[in-house]
Amino acid sequence: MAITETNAKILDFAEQLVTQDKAFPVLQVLNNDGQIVDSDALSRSELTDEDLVQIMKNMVMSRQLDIRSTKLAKQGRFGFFAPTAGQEASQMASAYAFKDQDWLFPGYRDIPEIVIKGWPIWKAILWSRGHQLGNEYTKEDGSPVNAWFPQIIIGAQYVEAAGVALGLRKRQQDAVAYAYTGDGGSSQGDFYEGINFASAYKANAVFFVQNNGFAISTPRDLQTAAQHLAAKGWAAGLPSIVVDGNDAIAMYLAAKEARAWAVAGNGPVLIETLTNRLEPHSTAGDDPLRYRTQADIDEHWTKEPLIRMRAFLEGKQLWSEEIEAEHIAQVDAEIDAAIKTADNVEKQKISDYLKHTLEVPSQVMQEQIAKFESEGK
Ligand SMILES: Cc1ncc(C[n+]2csc(CCOP(=O)(O)OP(=O)(O)O)c2C)c(N)n1
Ligand SMILES: [Mg+2]
Repeated sequence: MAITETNAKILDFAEQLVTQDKAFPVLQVLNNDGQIVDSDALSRSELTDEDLVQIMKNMVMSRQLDIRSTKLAKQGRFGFFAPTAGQEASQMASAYAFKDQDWLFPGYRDIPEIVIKGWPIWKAILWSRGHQLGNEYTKEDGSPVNAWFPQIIIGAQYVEAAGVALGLRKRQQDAVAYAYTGDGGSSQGDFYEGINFASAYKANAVFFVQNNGFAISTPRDLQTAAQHLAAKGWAAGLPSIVVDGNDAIAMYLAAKEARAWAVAGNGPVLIETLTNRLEPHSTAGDDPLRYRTQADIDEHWTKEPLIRMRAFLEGKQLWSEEIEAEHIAQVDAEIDAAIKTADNVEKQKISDYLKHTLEVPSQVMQEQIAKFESEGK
């Protein structure tokens, strides 16, 4: 008797790889030339002209923060900074879909998303310098910024987000937790634990995996054999999608619809964003040419998100060189003022640092705090 067609299909491993590959078409609304490839999707995004301009402004702000922070870090005036150039749509356009009451769980590369939520740039600078005041998530007027600290432990923010997302669901709040990790982060245990828990409890969460091609020097294809990082979400039963992460409109649309799905009690959504890290991993001093070619970097610079959004908005008479120059000047002035404010904050004492490490300092730490305080340090 011949094997049944179904059984033959089940045992066709090669075919399964093809099926996996085809399972995740990429959501795109705005192509690399700045043309709308799906006008119905644009309508569905319900973005007004003001929204479109604001998203562009936020992306330009992020680019300037990246440029200035990188320069200042080289001069030793900034602390740690993880460059964001190339990821502006993935970060700023997605973040634009969330509300003040939503809880942001960023990674170390997601400083601009917290700034957009109202975190003053001078606090971001203090955070980068390891000053405890930089871990106060409040706006200039003292009101809270619903964001956790930029997580350094890869993937840990997914577990934290899952817990908060469950709390939001239990309290039936019109709010979600939204978390960002990277391609490397999707290989961590915490990543799976976070999505699995959130999915099992239908928690109000939106999870982003920013697939920027590299985890420090490890390229995406050595990171995991999964053809799509979004596929990892299926193991936990989440709706999971792949989005053109350099397309601000697609990013906004995906995030907005994921938020609506999650807040309605349907459970979380996972969004893989296809983007690229155009600069070194961090200002700590790695050399990308040790692990990728200049030609590869150059090619990705021609596909970066500001180019296509600029072309689209210029075509709609909503943007121009002058508007951009004016906005850049304004953002630069804000960053310069923020640097001054941060520089004027009293230097952190060693005892302050120790006092803020644990809520209840250990016996040894208490002794150290007393010793440093007695020395005025
Ligand atoms: C648990 C853990 N393991 C290792 C590291 C060291 N580390 C810092 S960044 C990084 C790569 C992360 O890559 P990815 O998730 O792709 O994020 P990206 O830096 O590209 O934004 C690693 C391994 C860490 N911070 N935490
Ligand atoms: Mg990465």
